[in-house]
Amino acid sequence: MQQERLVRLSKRMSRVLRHDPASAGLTLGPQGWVAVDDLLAALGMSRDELLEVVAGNDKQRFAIEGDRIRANQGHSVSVDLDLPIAEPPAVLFHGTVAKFLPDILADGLRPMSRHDVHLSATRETAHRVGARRGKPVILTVRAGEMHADGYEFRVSANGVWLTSHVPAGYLSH
Ligand code: HQG
Repeated sequence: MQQERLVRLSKRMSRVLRHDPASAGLTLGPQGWVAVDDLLAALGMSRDELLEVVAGNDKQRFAIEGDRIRANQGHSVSVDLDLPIAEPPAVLFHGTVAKFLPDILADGLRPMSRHDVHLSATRETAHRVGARRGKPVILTVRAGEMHADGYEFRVSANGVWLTSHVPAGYLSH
């Protein structure tokens, strides 16, 4: 498949499976799944194209299980991914940009329009996340300390760490 079509289909799938299933006439199940056949029909793509998008996706954004598919993370619609609680590494990273720092250092990291705060296991990944918005600023999150203090973490199938709020006291700039 042409790279251009691949990227276009991937973006459309992200939109439908994370944010706006109604735009394709679909409804997500409570844990974010839709039938593969319904998605193919709604987006006018073939099964081979879908498999290519899923397998070739740079961030492994989608998971297929049996005859259903969902986004691994990043939702703004209400879903319960039902991921198990996991023990995080001692530190995790968050990539952002300078203009958000005053608010972040006052309120901590908030999920904003998404379900959870997204944290990266490596500084490099956080750098890429921040760079989507400009010159990246990397925050270090003392996740081990948060875990010891009773905060819950989950990790998505594609390795993104999720938590509901990181108070500013656990952040270093
Ligand atoms: C910032 C992409 C003000 C936060 C990426 C971020 C990631 C605050 C923005 C995934 C704040 C939210 C998620 C506060 C946080 N006040 N701003 N208290 N707390 N922010 O896109 O983490 O390509 O919802 O720093 O690669 O940037 O879509 O989150 O800048 O993995 O798969 O508010 O999305 O993945 O932005 O990115 P986002 P994010 P995909």
